[in-house]
Amino acid sequence: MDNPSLKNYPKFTLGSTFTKEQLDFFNKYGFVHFTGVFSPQEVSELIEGYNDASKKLIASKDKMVNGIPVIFGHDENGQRIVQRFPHTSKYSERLHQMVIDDRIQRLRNLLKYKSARIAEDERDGVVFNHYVNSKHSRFKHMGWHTDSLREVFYLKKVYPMLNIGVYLDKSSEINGGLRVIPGTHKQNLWGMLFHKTYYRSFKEDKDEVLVVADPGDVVIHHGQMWHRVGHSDFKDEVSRRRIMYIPILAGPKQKKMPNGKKKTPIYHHLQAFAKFDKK
Ligand SMILES: O=C(O)CCC(=O)C(=O)O
Ligand SMILES: [Fe+2]
Repeated sequence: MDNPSLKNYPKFTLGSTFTKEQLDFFNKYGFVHFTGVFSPQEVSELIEGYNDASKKLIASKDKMVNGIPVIFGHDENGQRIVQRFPHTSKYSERLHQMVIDDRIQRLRNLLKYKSARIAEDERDGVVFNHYVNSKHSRFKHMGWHTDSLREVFYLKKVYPMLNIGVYLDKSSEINGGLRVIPGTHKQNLWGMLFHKTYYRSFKEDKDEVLVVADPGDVVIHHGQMWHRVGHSDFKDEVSRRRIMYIPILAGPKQKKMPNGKKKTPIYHHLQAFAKFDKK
């Protein structure tokens, strides 16, 4: 790795304002890790919120939420589960409460725009990812990508966006783990488009950094940064990885799509080609 010092990158405590050290780290590398933002009790409640939301969505038979495709699969017990669940907080009051909690709301200040907001109703809303390496799982890892590509697809001005990751399981190479390439949030448009093949390349990068996190940790990454999620070498329960993402957006508000009525964003057809379930 070109950045050996980042292997054990610093982790911070979230206060009412950001310290200079936290801001400098985030601006330089494009991500920042806060430990213990949510208590074990809160983490259990959030998982409960997702379980309730999943029951509602499965009962509704909807395959999309606000035009965004949902990934369903089966866990190690053969139970039907929602593996990529957009707009989850629309199905759970507990998850909605988390989004409006000041610990999440104050993170918008990382984006230096007046219009910066926690965008619960825009893009994919609050996305709940549930990876598990079981026989009938359809979501086991995620190839290299940036989260800002879709703005380019719409030929819109690319306002920077951030993604807040709320960890619900321990996360490391054991269950896949998030890998980021520090500093790539500063690349130009060419780099954002062509540095790697979107969703189709999975290979380790010499500059990647593994995010090792505990339940209740919050890791924010810049939307223009390259990242991927590894494939667990283990099976079933050990491979389980649950994490929520909440976008911070700036610029004009993106229109909400009525459930299933509007066309799926073109960008999601690209994701549909992603080999989430193979290795
Ligand atoms: O699961 C993760 O930590 C990352 C997921 C991700 O990159 C995405 O949903 O865009
Ligand atoms: Fe992503």
